[in-house]
Amino acid sequence: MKKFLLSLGLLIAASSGIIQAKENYYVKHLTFPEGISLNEKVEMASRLVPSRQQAEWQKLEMAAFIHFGINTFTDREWGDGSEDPKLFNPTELDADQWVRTLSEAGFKIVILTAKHHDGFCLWPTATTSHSVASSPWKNGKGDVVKELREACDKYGMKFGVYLSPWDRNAACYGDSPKYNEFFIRQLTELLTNYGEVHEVWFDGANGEGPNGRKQEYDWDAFYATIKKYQPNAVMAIMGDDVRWVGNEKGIGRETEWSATVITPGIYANSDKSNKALGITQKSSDLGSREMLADAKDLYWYPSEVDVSIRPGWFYHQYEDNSVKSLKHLSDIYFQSVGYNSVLLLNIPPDRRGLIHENDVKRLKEFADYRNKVFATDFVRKGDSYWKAKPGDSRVYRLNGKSTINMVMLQEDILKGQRVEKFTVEAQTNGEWKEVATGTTVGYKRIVRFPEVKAEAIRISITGSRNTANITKVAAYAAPTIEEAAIEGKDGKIITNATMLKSAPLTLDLGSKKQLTALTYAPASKKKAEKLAYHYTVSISTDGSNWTDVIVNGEFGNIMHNPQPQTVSFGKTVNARYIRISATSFDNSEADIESKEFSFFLK
Ligand code: FUL
Repeated sequence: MKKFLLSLGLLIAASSGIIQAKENYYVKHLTFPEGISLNEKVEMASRLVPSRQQAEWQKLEMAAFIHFGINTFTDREWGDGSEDPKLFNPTELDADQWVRTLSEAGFKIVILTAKHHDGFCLWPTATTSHSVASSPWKNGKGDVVKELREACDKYGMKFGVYLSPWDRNAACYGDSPKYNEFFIRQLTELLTNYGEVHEVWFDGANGEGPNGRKQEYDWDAFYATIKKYQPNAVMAIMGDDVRWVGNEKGIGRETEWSATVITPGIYANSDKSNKALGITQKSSDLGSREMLADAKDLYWYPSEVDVSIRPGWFYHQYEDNSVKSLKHLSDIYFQSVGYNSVLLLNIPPDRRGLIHENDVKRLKEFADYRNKVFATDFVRKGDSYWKAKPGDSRVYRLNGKSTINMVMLQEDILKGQRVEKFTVEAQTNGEWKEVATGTTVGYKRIVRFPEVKAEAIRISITGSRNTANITKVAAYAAPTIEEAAIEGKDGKIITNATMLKSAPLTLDLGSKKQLTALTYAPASKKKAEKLAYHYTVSISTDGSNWTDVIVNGEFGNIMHNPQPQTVSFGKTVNARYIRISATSFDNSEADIESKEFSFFLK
């Protein structure tokens, strides 16, 4: 698609023939000229910036997803399109309650499944009778999209639509030109009848299988329709503005490049170029120097972390007690917004057409917690713009002697994403000690570490593509979230450790505990070759002095039978912090997460 080169200053042709100038930026996409060096590529990469729409979108930080539709009434996650529209009959639908709840919880945009894979439309479309118009709800006179729009206007909430390209009801699906025309008519209705739309979400799922209907989507025409009617909207997932983070668990990458080598899936060359680089949307590295070395193009394509507050995307009564805990939600927040991503949290209304009381309660706790954490920034003068050359450090004084366990950094992404590596030190009684290290920053990066009492912090930009532009440095004290320990059959166990770092996995139990054993329960659906096979466990009471308790242990046969395995420490140990390094069967780093580990109390 289109390339933009925005010149804000004089362009100077360097001897290599590459265009270089201080005020020269590439908006959204750049193509590296053939034969340039890695250093020249890095220099260009540092000048890739978001489009205006992408920059605005990034600032939203928190988006709410609303999965609601025929599945709500059939208790399914994917409908097959044969459902009777008469099943759709919410008794108390109240979009005002949705948006009020979401607005109070800090969300800035709401995205509704106007049509999911089953093809049932939540607005009275002229394209098909498979819609609310054929339902008993409001005698077929209702329009969920309109009600949501009006509630969004009332609360100053931005509004987005999810329109599933895969449609299991439309008879023309698979007759490519016909369905594309049908889809564009649906899209046009949504983009012209409901005021301003800020995000259009095209899901990539398709479960047709090898013998199913094959549809060639006309992405260029879909894109042109959005540009024509809603020029301020971003096109997400099957789009080139917003990228799927690669999982539905709410886990972002610690190293998250918005300036990425992955080609958006809607471009004709995407398969070829991504294959050549050996990457998919799930790859852990999508933007390092190693990736730049082989890349031909670079895209500003920031990540969005989508996850549901419940196990399923649609409401199921049997999940009323499985609403994610405050601890889980706050971890998701720190691993999405805190990892240079936008969080897209799904809250599915129930059959009444209301956000269920349990979800309302949890959203309030979640907002209260964040408000508490961010109410006090202990850094003085953290807002002064800092142009940091690689290797530069800056000391920020704290208010008095403050206890902190979290530092936040922000880059001026309108000048590109540049920081590659940084360290955070804390000064206590005149002495400096490193408390955290990180890689990318981007729009926002939050690092967590064991709490420390300090009078100042020092940030060092140890690696950067060009001069880094730091707009904000802040320090906070996040209270530990206490959750009831779960009673296991073998005694009391702790399952709620806070993750401080993902590699090596470093956990904080909240306070000193006497421990006897650990259980590893690999999350389901994890690739067998990424499970932990060999591991070393170290413990600490203060977060800086570590003792090994198990060295090179083995979770035998875990690849073939990934069931929970418990290992004893052989004695009682005293620990607040636990560090687990693990490798998989082929000796590469294992993919482990805090929720896979629980600990036995003496
Ligand atoms: C997936 C879909 O298949 C799910 O049903 C859900 O809508 C999720 C957000 O995206 O690909």
